[in-house]
Amino acid sequence: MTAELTHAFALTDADRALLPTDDEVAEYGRRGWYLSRKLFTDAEMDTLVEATERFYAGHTDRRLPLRPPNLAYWTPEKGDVQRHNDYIHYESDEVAAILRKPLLGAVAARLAQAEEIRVWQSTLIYKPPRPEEQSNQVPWHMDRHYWQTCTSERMLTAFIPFHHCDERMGTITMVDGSNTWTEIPGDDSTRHFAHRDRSELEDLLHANASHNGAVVDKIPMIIPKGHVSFHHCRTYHGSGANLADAPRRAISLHLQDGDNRFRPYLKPDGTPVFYNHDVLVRRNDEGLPDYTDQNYCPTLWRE
Ligand SMILES: O=C(O)CCC(=O)C(=O)O
Ligand SMILES: [Fe+2]
Repeated sequence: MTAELTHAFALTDADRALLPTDDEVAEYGRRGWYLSRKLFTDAEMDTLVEATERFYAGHTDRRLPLRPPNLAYWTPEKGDVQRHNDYIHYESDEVAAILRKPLLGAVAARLAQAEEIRVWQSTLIYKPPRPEEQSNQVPWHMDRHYWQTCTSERMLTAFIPFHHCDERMGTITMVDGSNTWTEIPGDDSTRHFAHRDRSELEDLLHANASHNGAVVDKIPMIIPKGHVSFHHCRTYHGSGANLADAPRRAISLHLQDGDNRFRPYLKPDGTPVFYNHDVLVRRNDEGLPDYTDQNYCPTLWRE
């Protein structure tokens, strides 16, 4: 078993040349984002397109045993809006096989300066090529706000488009250095952006910037096919309309470092926060949700 694991998490010399350098890791710490080298082949990305088309047409290898309360799950009757499908790594084996490429976990481990990286969540995203479609706009947010039941401050996201992705397609856009900001207290930030007003979130972003004496410098990630954009869980990000004539297809692979565990967390009004995993994963020895459950949170990388 141990031998198998060591083998599974090994990198080739060619892989090692694709890891971020020490300078790049330091820059990620200052700016909150990192654009990788080419981590996936064109064939791997084309397989993702084909596998997710099969998924959209109804194929799954496994279904969630129950529907968690805040699940994002597009189905055809929702129409030509932006599609979000959580737990794609659980429901599609073909997708999971590609996401589990050791090199991806190894890059994340270097950025997070962690020995182990596990999947936290994966969301399959599809922005239809409709310039006016409001649901294509992703308001400014930081992912940490949605993961308040996590102890870790080092979690991060790998945004993996299946094709070249730029501003015209409504690529993910980072607010440079916002990972280092401190927050204005008082806002119930755990409310998901899908349920909040976009202009309210734009105002909040600017208020938080001035609170930190910073300016809002928005950096669209121009991501060549096979490359991956990473962002820290405290980096503000969002994205705009898809102005291209093809859909924008991507997976947001949210990642946790090995030390991450469940913690109880209360909203400002005193009600407890739940993450969808909390009704799915096994319980640990203390009876709390176990964020190391390999069924939902498989290990991607271990030193
Ligand atoms: O779809 C996008 O452009 C943004 C996705 C996102 O919020 C994320 O990857 O954390
Ligand atoms: Fe996000």
